[in-house]
Amino acid sequence: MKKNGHPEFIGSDFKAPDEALFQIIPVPFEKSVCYGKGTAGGPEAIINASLQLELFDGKTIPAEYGINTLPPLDCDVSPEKTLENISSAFRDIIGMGKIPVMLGGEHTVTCGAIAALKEKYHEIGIVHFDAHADLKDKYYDNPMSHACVMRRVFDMGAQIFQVGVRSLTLEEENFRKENRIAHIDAEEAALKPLPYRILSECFPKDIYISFDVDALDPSLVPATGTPEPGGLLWYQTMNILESIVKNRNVIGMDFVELAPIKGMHSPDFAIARLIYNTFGIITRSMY
Ligand SMILES: [Mn+2]
Repeated sequence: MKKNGHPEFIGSDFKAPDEALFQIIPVPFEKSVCYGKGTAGGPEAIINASLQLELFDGKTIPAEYGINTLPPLDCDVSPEKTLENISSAFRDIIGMGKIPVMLGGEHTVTCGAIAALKEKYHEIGIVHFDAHADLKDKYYDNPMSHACVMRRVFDMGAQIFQVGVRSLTLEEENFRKENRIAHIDAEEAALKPLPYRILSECFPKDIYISFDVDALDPSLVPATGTPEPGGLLWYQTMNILESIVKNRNVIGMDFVELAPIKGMHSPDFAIARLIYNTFGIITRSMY
């Protein structure tokens, strides 16, 4: 459905745009991607696929809380300007008391989100779903590469919890140890039962979910720059999301690095469904 001349996620009309709990920001940003390309097409593919979703997610109708889709952010400016524009969009939405949901684009966009959230929230916990640790200080001499995004977020003073990692350097592994970055890596998630509580008591109450779609197994989502075997499966991911959202306040989210493959709709649809199911999990935890 197009209300404002651009396609909208699910396209439901339960709430006026300003009243919608979920505020979607499409950010077709692609600058440092190195291997497979095409993440700039991610937001549009997710939104198009979302039009095929049922409003009832099997338990409730998350869309009743309102989903508003903003026009895509103009990324034809410098990366610095793009990050500033992301920060300003996040500032507006958290000022309204709503939840910003950014659709990437490459993972670098998370830096703009966290910069804005840090102004309002003293302590933020980032729950980072990814096949990669993204903790490199620099990648090909670029500190703002998508492979460095969690390192930059760490530098901003956020606590990080990683889920689904299965590709990292020895330096990144050492960095996680030295800085006590907790995690459930993909192998552990596959081979061991999930702990009753995934996030420890001392992890911040206010959490931001940063979801690189390559955390999921390539059998679900081959449409990403660097698909790694052995990723998270569907119901496992839902269980993990349920567990982390419980007793936490989700202050923002992003879903990044989808690089649509022409003629293959299933990855786009999987991510649209992932996002909508996450809305369901969040709204049901608010009762
Ligand atoms: Mn990744």
